[in-house]
Amino acid sequence: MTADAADVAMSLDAVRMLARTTLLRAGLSAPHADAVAETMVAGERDGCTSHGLYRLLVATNSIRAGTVRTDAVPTLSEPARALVRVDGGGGFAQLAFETGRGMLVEKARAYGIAALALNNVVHFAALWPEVEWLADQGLVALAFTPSHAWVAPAGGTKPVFGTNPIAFGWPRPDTPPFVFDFATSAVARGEIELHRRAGRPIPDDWGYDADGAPTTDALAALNGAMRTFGGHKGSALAAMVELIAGPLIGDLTSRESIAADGGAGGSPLGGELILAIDPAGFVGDAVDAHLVRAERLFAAIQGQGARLPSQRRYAARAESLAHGVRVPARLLSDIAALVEQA
Ligand code: NDP
Ligand code: PYC
Repeated sequence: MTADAADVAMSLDAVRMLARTTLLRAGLSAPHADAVAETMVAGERDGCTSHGLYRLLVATNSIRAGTVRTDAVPTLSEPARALVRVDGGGGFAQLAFETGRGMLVEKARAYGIAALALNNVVHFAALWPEVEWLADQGLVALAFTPSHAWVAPAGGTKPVFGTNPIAFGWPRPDTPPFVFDFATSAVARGEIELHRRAGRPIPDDWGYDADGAPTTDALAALNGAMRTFGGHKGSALAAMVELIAGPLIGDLTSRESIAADGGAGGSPLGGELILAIDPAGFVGDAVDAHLVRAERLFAAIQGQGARLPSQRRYAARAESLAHGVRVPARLLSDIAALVEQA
């Protein structure tokens, strides 16, 4: 971890306290503040700063814009034997996930596979905490959510898709799970926002300006259109996320989400789909032998010097748990200003 003079050293408890206090002062109910703060602590702890304390600015903005119901109480239902639905009531997604995850695990173990739909939630978080939690329960997990229409389809230059992340978790014996989680855009929008805040140019393949020309100006890309990763492949995956975490679960597409926002500048409103699969479902008692075969795959990746997704995150976590984290002083002063205003 590089130490910058403009960084401030913080313990993870101090990060948690800052996040929780700021969210409560902004008007969020205690159950939501706790759930949301935990994902920000996880972001800072694992070196995912675009979804760490920086998100206090984003969450507070959604509260002020009236995008989010600050005291929403998520409600749980079972549309079918292997399906769980949580209506988030317009609140942040984190508490809705906490409400549904226990039943998702029970159903995945009972039926081999189960799905959880979060509906009517405001979403600004990373997905890896959710799939990692499910993989820690011994399940294979996938998660998808649309966002706001910010991303152009391959071959176009006008926004249609959200940044639409896909996350995957795989349980490993005696080892933290294999997890990946990335936007189907070239980068998460939060990463471009961090470049804008720092006055840094972006690579010219991250986005287009409003005239459809490639740009290295972060603000121009934010106001124009972002690009998908991997050309037509990322574009198709982004469309898939729109479909399976939008119409399939009766919720908004990214175009509908940004239209519902009406220029208020709040975080995306809509749904999330989470799938959980019990590895014993198909292979029964042979599950342990098959998980060992998966370990050989990981060894073949790492054996040639390639790293696994989540390897950097687990290393950052070990460092943060031992030594705390460093947070940009400018971010802390922006957060302090939020608290003052509240
Ligand atoms: P990245 O492009 O940084 O990709 C992140 C993933 O790729 C991580 O799993 C990371 O593992 C892995 N990875 C990165 N480099 C390597 C490498 N060299 N070898 C192997 N694996 C690698 O992330 P994005 O900018 O696309 O997304 C960041 C976050 O933004 C995500 O957590 C996502 O959920 C969130 N997001 C949320 C949205 C929402 O609507 N809620 C919308 C869009 C994004 P590691 O962590 O170990 O580096
Ligand atoms: O960084 O693209 C992003 C994002 C959108 C919603 C939450 N994060």
